[in-house]
Amino acid sequence: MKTAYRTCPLCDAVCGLRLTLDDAGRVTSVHGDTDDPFSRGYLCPKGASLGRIDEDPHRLSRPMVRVDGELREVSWEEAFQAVDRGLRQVIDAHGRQALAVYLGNPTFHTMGGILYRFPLAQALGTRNVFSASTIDQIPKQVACGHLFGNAMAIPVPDLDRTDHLLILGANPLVSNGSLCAAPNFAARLAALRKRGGRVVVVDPRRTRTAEAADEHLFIRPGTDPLFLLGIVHTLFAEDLVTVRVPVDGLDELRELARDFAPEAVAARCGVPAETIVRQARALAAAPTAAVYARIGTTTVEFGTLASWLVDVVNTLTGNLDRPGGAMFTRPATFEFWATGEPYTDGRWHSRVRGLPEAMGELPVATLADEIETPGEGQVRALVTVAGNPVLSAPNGPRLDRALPGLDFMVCVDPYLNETTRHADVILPPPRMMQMPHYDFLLLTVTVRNYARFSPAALPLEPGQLSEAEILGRLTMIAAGAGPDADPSAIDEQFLAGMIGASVQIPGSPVAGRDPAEVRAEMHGDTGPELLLDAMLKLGPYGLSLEELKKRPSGVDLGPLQPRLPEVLTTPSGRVQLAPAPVVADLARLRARTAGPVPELLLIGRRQLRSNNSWLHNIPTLVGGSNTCTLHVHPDDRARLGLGDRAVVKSAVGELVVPVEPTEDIMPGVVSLPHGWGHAGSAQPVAAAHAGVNANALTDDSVLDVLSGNAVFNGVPVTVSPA
Ligand SMILES: Nc1nc2c(c(=O)[nH]1)N[C@H]1C(S)=C(S)[C@@H](COP(=O)(O)OP(=O)(O)OC[C@H]3O[C@@H](n4cnc5c(=O)[nH]c(N)nc54)[C@H](O)[C@@H]3O)O[C@H]1N2
Ligand SMILES: Nc1nc2c(c(=O)[nH]1)N[C@H]1C(S)=C(S)[C@@H](COP(=O)(O)OP(=O)(O)OC[C@H]3O[C@@H](n4cnc5c(=O)[nH]c(N)nc54)[C@H](O)[C@@H]3O)O[C@H]1N2
Ligand code: SF4
Ligand SMILES: [Mo]
Repeated sequence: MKTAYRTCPLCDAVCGLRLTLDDAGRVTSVHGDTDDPFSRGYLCPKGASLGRIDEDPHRLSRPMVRVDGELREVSWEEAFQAVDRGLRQVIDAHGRQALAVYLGNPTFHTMGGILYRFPLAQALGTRNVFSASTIDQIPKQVACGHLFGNAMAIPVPDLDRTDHLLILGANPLVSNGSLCAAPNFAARLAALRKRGGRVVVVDPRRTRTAEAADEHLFIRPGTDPLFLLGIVHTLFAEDLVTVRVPVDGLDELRELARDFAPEAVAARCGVPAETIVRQARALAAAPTAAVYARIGTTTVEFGTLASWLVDVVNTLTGNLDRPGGAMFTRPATFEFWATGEPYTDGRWHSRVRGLPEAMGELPVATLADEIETPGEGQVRALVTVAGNPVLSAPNGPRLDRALPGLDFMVCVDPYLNETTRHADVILPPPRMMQMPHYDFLLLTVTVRNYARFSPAALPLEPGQLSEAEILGRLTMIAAGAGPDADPSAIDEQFLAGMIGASVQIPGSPVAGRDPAEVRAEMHGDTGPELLLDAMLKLGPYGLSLEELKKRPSGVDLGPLQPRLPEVLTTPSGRVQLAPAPVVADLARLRARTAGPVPELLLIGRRQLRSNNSWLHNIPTLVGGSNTCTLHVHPDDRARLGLGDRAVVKSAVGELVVPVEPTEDIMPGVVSLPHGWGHAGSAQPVAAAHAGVNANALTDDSVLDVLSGNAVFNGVPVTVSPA
């Protein structure tokens, strides 16, 4: 028996776990780590199933290569040779713009994924870089890019100290929080209310989070920017604005909000005007307050506007960057933006639809266009890492039809699933327990400053490759160095860049020192550990890998501290409250608002024992409430004459789904969870609980224009009896 301390890598909550493993390397128990200063023993049903997930017998353990149309197990050498051949043929015949890469959600959760995202995309040398960002949070990053000059400066609610929390389009009691790492969100909300604070939830569904709040407001999907403009209008009209940070654009903002009086937006939002006014007054009157918003405000047609307005309200109520308000985490690792230029986007455009780049990526909603449309630069080879876009991207079935048209496709993924079944080569990473873990990204959005490193709990088997090695080899192949090249050169380049920048940053722990001498002080057994050690040593707390290894339950680095103007990288050094490109998008909002209200709007929902598309093969995580049903209000059900099953139609597709009537959804709104649609899957448990692909209904032609994000919430549909 062996005890292992691990950060759970499954969601944004970064819970500390204590596992026991037997001699055969099987996980015999999973407990929350009560010594973890951040998660204090909390874990959710998914974390409790981490062993089952890790040991799923249907995970792939050997690489696969397609031979005569069939995927067959091969050696790693053969697999990398096949990748080298496949990519080289496309590059030689069509150039590098014929390559594309999709980096899926778990690349944010693995050390290899985070560290090799950039090098891999760079080595491929294509502008066709796609990721889960454009079906998730990129509107928030674009908004922060414009507001703060820094798309990595994402304010998080100071959950443990705030007196008033307004939550829009997030259901942290089910999702466990997102872009706001806070293990045991429920307990933190309960503590907030116990100390006399208030929680208000704005959501077209009465969610678990809404039930745990003081007040819940139904809102018509997609109208959060109007609701927030109504709040901004009220703050100005009633002279409630208190700005405590340096800003530009205050007068322009006042003018912009003039037309959006609560009375003018109420009908469209489905929220009474007096309620909007009351929310504005409550935010202004609370000793401290924070507005927090997620998926329901980003995967919508005006996601960047909504995300911008969230932090506009935080700023206008004096709550940006102060304790109890919306604050910036100070992570333990080196922050790359510290060397960067002010945020810009639109530096290039997609070939077919001319969509602007944001954060170096193009919208995944246009990936199928790029594969299907002939001409120079047509995508003919695709690399996917930890992604299942057939189920997770808008109009997934179109992608499912487009992928077989590729000349070559390679996937780094532990499962044969709806996307990887189209691959010519599949490169499976080892078990989670065999990899070290540090949550680089999520530890930059924690509600307390905190760090925790988990060493691998089990060794790699002889000949097995870590995820970092797989991605490193793939990167070397993409760079043209061939299937046998040693990827440690990538780590050295990474290190050199980071150290070279750090020695020039005044105030850095290595300011003014000789880079070679600094390099000699960085240590780690694997590439990711070496890079982590460097990022910790170059970070603000002077931590090291060695230090974190000595404290396996994690290190509390204290409550959040004000970070302005440090995190601002705007040319003026001030917060830009009315950035021109964002303000210009209000015209699109006005035009949409002038149009008719669709009779029925589709939204999504997350389920406690699910995680996007990939946990449905675990017996303990499927069944019960975790099934793919359409939530419909009983009034709509009666009006539409629905029985047990219904046909849902959108502009792009049609599905037949089981109907689940519930008073917890706003009339005029229906909800279907995503990640399902496993009919015929090679994963037998998932296939037996197949459900349908919600993204058969979401329209890849409609986007949040500023960020390129897909629209999953507020999709016009019709519903009729099946
Ligand atoms: N309709 C609708 N669609 C949505 C959403 C929605 O709310 N509604 N949400 C969107 C959001 S927020 C997101 S983030 C995306 C997610 O969509 P994707 O980025 O496609 O990610 P997942 O569906 O989570 O699939 C993860 C894949 O990674 C693999 N995987 C798991 N662990 C590892 C690992 O350690 N290494 C590697 N290499 N692979 C691994 C799994 O087998 C699976 O194939 O879905 C989006 N799609
Ligand atoms: N259990 C579980 N946890 C997860 C995941 C999972 O699949 N399952 N996925 C992980 C991922 S990748 C992410 S990005 C996070 C997401 O974390 P959250 O954003 O907290 O997740 P959701 O449950 O999708 O919450 C979105 C809420 O927005 C509401 N909504 C829909 N449309 C609108 C709208 O127009 N306006 C408003 N105000 N609300 C709206 C929905 O009803 C829903 O309650 O969760 C992560 N955690
Ligand atoms: S809340 Fe998230 S991080 Fe915590 S145990 Fe559950 S899945 Fe893991
Ligand atoms: Mo996500």
